[in-house]
Amino acid sequence: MQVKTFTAPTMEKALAQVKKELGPEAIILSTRKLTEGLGEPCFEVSAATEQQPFGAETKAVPKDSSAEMINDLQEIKGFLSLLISSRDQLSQLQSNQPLAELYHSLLVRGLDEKQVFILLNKAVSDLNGDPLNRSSIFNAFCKRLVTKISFARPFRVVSNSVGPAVYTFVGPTGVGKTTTLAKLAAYLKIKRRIELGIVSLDTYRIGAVEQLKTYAEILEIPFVVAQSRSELRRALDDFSHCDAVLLDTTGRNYLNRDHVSHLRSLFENGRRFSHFLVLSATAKDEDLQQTIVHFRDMDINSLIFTKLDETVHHGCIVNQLVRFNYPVSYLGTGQRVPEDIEPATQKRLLSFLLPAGNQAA
Ligand SMILES: Nc1nc2c(ncn2[C@@H]2O[C@H](COP(=O)(O)OP(=O)(O)OP(=O)(O)O)[C@@H](O)[C@H]2O)c(=O)[nH]1
Ligand SMILES: [Mg+2]
Repeated sequence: MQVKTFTAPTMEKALAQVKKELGPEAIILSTRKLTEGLGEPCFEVSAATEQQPFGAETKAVPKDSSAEMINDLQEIKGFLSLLISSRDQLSQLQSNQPLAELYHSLLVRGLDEKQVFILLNKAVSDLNGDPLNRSSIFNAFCKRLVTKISFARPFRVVSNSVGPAVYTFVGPTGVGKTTTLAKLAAYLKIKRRIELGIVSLDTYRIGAVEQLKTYAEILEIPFVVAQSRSELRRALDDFSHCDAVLLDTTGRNYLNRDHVSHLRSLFENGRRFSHFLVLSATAKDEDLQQTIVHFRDMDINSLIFTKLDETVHHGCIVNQLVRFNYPVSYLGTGQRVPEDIEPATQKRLLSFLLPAGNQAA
């Protein structure tokens, strides 16, 4: 990655220099208005590009990358034109100390710069000329943010109407799908007294079946392994008396879209599946975003984020919820089964905007 800083008498000129020298795919890292002595103001833009130096080895381009590159380009273009059209807000952001401090602290928490910029602008306009201090801006920002996030309570009503409700746990490798399934199985069986069945489709990884079978035995829940669509159909028929079936799947690298298509083909048998897309809070923002995009053809019930205990910055969770329309249902907070899981709440998500020591438990 190449990072450069440009200065020019106007923001447009600085951005034009970025485009000329680093190309249209350059990512804006920061912008600032500088006033030197009594002279004219001057604008500084730091930008980065992932372009390889000439002659360096280039990566193989994945099959469907051109559509994604066009998407990325459109997003960058959109952000650039947003910056240009928001010159006044941008200079306010830089010159107002509480606003600038909040902006930077949200970026440090891992929140997406574009989303923060847009929401802060809306928050400031909501304040309608009221004094801008840290708490007034923060409160207005939170109010704006919560309108973008929704919550799912997938087990509020669990009933066998035309067969059991089938809840699947899908997502990348090692994010905690099986562990989360076990935590929720314990809650449904012990606290809710719901009649459950567990099915594992994961015969890919050695030990995966044993792992889930052990949990099922401890909880005294019937457990079946299925290796194909027809075996899955039979397993679900066997559990037709249950209220709900929890279905574990193999973790795959879903940055590869083909893996999603294959997974999806397993569920096209007329039954109603509720898919939980399980994601780790420790993953990179861009990888989470790409994974969620690849799941857009599956009917995702809600997102579950795990491993909150393994990171101090939870901004990437908020980013996905603002970026996509999916609700969030549960948060995994540790390895203990069944204790370390909680329903996602507004209070908990807003606490992710605060420094680590001030977060709600
Ligand atoms: N710290 C922490 N660890 C977790 C959490 N959830 C799961 N884990 C751990 O993550 C590891 C992988 O968990 P699994 O449940 O096997 O993950 P998986 O998604 O089923 O993995 P594959 O089936 O191999 O794709 C285990 O060591 C779990 O104990 C969590 O919320 N916090
Ligand atoms: Mg698993």
